[in-house]
Amino acid sequence: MYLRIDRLQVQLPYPKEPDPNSAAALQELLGGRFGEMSTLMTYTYQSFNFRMYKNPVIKPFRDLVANIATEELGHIELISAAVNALYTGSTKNVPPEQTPLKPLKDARNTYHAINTGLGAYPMDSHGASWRGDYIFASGNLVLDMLHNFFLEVGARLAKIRVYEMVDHPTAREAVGYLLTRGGVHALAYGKALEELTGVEVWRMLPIPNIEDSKFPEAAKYMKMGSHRTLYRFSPNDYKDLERIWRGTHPADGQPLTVHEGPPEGGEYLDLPEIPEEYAPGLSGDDLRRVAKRLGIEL
Ligand code: MN3
Repeated sequence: MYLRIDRLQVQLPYPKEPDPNSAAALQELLGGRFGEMSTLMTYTYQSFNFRMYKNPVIKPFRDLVANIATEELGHIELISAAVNALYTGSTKNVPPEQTPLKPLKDARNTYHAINTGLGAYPMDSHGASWRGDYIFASGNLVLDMLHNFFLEVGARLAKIRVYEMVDHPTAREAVGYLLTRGGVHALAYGKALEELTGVEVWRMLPIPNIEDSKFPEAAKYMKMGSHRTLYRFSPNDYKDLERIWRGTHPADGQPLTVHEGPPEGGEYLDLPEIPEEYAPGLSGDDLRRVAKRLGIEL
């Protein structure tokens, strides 16, 4: 089962200006083939489907996959927060005949404006739905770890290309952080493969051949040690992942560590209403009426 904490894994800067097309690009990192939905659901279903999970040899691998899956839940949350933020101020609060949504008519993604109230959605950068068959859970431990290694590397390439496409500070903060965390996961699955087979697959990293430290936002999180830290997203469980996540980081020789509990993170961005989208669609007298029913003093 899951517990939930009402914080983002990192503090995102409040957007000073809108950038709808950057929001569309970020969608690839949420609902694209190599997006956070794919890592989340792949690791989640692998963790659901383990055989012999109490076997002491199998358990460290299940603990690793289950724990990383839980972190990924916070990644879809973080990238969604960035998508939502990038739409702030993108429309006009004017009457319908003055076409309040016109600024978005020629935006890359009109689905956000028409169907979601300018919110994130599990779709890719062209608005195609995320697909359940992006999940890979073969039941074979070596093959699943090999797939996860590949998936993290594919996700890294997508993040790097999106980073090179967008310069909005809110977008870059999210992508820089996720780049760092994806690096942890790629290394973790590489080390899992080494434990299973003796092959040091992680020596292939980084793919593509550019260090995370070249991206200023990622470099900031590396200075904080994020690139060598696995957070344990459970008060009492998944402890055997430490049998895999140990040793030193190949980039700087610093020790790999497990942090008990989640990162400190940051507050959700409190985004304003969008009356022209009717989102949330309560204001003025409506709010006062509902407040009265809920027993809330405004
Ligand atoms: Mn991720």
